[in-house]
Amino acid sequence: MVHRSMPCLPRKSFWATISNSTALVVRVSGPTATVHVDGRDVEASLPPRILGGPIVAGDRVELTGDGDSVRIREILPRTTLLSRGDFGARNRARPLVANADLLIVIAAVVDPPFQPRFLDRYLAAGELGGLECAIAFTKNDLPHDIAQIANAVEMYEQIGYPVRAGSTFDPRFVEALRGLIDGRIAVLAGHSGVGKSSLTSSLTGVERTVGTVSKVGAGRHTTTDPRMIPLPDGGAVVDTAGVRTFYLPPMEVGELVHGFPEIAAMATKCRFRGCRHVGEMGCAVDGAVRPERLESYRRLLEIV
Ligand SMILES: Nc1nc2c(ncn2[C@@H]2O[C@H](COP(=O)(O)OP(=O)(O)O)[C@@H](O)[C@H]2O)c(=O)[nH]1
Ligand SMILES: [Mg+2]
Ligand SMILES: [Zn+2]
Repeated sequence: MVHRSMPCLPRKSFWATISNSTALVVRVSGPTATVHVDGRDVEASLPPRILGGPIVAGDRVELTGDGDSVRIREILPRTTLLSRGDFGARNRARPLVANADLLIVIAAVVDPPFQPRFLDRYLAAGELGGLECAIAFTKNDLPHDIAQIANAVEMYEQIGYPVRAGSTFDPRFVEALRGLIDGRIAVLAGHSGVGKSSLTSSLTGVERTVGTVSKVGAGRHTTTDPRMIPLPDGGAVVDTAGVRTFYLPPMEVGELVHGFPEIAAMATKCRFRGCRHVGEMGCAVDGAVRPERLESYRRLLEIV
């Protein structure tokens, strides 16, 4: 169950004090987290180790302590969890955002160039984390390969993903995304420079640092923390940092197919035991899904 009205909680102030209250984690930064509780934001310290941790934006937590020193005591069960593989240590999962309803993968039609393999990785991460997924193409005001994007839009819509395309500076596009989010908690993810922060600002009215295409060693501390920002009419968006290489969290080889719903659907019809569904003769998946998607799946199979 997801609290749709978060983070505009509470409807009524039913927490007399901060002690032993449930709070929503808005952002985690170093040893503290900003938590939303009783209608305001409070800094709470993180315990060095916590069951189910690390704590991430979107987590619902139990607090302990008084107004001066609030500490997170417990993480409440999560409904969804968007994770990626850790840099350098791909055998570790790095949770990014908890309890979000929707992942909107943002891809620019150009600048940075559209990379379908990369988009598919994000979609797979969303699917595996239990989030609904959608796609938003930005920068269609710039000259680009219209046929390539039209082909991608058609393909992803056929799979069942809602797709929107437009310019971040076009209010109709922003409203289309607002309609897609529909009062829920949405994560915006994708390559650096595609327009996540610009969109977050337009959607929420909260200014985000725009144009910080990550440079080595520069500005990595504040801008890389996912932050949940409430939408004026309910729901929230979480602006995540673009990463140069997005790895999936570690998983069993057999799990990966669930990151590709249309491949998973055909795979259930495959009669070969232990089939990898990557072009084996007679495999039910072969020829039944788009080759581009099978290619993304096949490449990921090699590295999970
Ligand atoms: N032409 C054009 N530029 C955009 C669009 N969306 C974002 N930008 C620009 O792209 C750059 C990166 O945007 P930003 O929001 O920081 O991307 P982020 O790294 O994904 O957060 C900025 O210079 C934005 O002004 C768009 O739809 N069209
Ligand atoms: Mg940004
Ligand atoms: Zn098969």
